[in-house]
Amino acid sequence: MLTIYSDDHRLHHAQGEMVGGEFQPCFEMPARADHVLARVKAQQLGAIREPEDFGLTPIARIHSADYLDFLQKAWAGWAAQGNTADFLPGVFPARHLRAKRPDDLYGQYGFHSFDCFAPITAGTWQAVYTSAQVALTAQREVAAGARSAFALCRPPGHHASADVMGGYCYLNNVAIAAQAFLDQGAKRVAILDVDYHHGNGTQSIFYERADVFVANIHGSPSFEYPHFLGYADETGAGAGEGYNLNLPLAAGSAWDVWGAALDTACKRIAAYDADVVLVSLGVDTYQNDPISSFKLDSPDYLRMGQRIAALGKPTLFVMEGGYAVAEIGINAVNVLEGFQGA
Ligand code: OKS
Ligand code: ZN
Repeated sequence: MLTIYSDDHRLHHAQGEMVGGEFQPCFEMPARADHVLARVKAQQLGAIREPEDFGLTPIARIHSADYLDFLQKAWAGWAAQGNTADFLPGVFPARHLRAKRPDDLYGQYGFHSFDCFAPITAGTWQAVYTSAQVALTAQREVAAGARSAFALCRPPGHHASADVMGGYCYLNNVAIAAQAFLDQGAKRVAILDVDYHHGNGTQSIFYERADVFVANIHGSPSFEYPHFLGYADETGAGAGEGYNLNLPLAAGSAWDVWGAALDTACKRIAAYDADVVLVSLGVDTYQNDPISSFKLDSPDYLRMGQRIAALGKPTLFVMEGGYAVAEIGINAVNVLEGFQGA
């Protein structure tokens, strides 16, 4: 299986995030991608290639012009005000306020964010732009006939919606790749999000569409981030009614429960008869993940890959979360090896 990777991810290395009331080092750090790349090499998964540059056009198929403009200009504007530390938002158009986009940079940041977990640094735009190109390059490989490909994206993307960032995510890499398949002639695309956290951005982008079926397996929002989306009664709307599947699970869920949910999701994807499957591959379901509660063990990721392979569809894997840094490579590549061996 071909892996697409770029060192540009290193350009995004934020100072910290709030954890337990204290500003702590970011869980979403460059070493995550390094460990995955090292494991791809150690296991000789296949060739590793740099991304091509497809420009902004395929990104603008998913994200709004205002949002992309803000992302590109935010750091320069922030630095021009004399700031040197990371840029973070603090005020959001929540209920009872007016969601009118302000003229000033700080207001725009709150307008385009749903939390304080997507800091903007000097290199953030280049890193997120390249991360999307990594997904698009791997997409081309599958569109050209490969059985599978691995987009080693960092930063991740599944919390980002058309014009709102959050949860370490800026550009929705898997959504951008899904739209690229459709734009190149695919009729039905399925996204399977196995990250521990509900992919609220991906859900919202395709919620009213029937050409992308979205399935999510995750810690229930009744207790887990992102807290405000991901319940089982969110099944799609309008033309998209019936094309969104949420399988929220209880804290502490292990493979017995998780694997059954995967089976449910895969049966729905098979019934949808997708032309291609995209997997939002987060491995923060791991038992030792520092911010998650599930209890998957490393061999479970081999089973995950085997079950996905049983769908018999061309499959694009797109890296999302996972913060047990030492094991993230083993677990992510186990999914890919399980898929290849099946
Ligand atoms: C709040 C942490 C905010 C971001 C967590 C989610 C990141 C992730 N304590 N998404 O898939 O892994
Ligand atoms: Zn996650």
